[in-house]
Amino acid sequence: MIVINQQSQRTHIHLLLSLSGMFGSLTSPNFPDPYPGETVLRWNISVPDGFHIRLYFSYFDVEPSYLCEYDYVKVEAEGEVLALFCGKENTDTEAVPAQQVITSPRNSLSVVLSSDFSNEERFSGFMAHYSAVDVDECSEHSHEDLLCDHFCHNYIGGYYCSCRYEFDHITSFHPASSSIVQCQRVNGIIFS
Ligand SMILES: [Ca+2]
Ligand SMILES: [Ca+2]
Repeated sequence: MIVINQQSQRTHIHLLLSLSGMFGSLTSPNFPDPYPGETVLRWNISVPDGFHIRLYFSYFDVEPSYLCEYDYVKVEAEGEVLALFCGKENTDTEAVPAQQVITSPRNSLSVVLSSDFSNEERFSGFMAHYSAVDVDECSEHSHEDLLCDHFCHNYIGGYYCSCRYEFDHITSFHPASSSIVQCQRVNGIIFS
């Protein structure tokens, strides 16, 4: 599903696009022709709980500038900047995505394209692709932070817990939630 919310602030074009499919692609405006100046475009990608988002760029050509202060592509999640890109090749002060795969910490990710008023040459922008990948809750939690008392079983989109023979679990759980399942002996003594 794509929701477009357009507003014009002076000459800047601000666009917000929401992507909620399990996979998708995004390109800069007019791709592969040059992207416009004075544009801020934001893609908000979200997938269901229990999934990460993996994002990579198959093409990248954004005006280079020192520390990407002119034009840039920024990847954010949970209010943190995961990556800042500009240019066509890595330098001491600027980075390009190259083969890098960016994985969101949770189930949402934003990509922002920002361009200033001019380009010194023609820059084609970018093409990027994302897909939802399962969170392996059983292996992504450290030993101190175990979700399941006895056994953890990962499945696509969630996980479930089970207890050893003669034990029963006593807390309810929901896929991808952080609730802990404890096991108790059938006679009622809790072992955690
Ligand atoms: Ca520019
Ligand atoms: Ca899972």
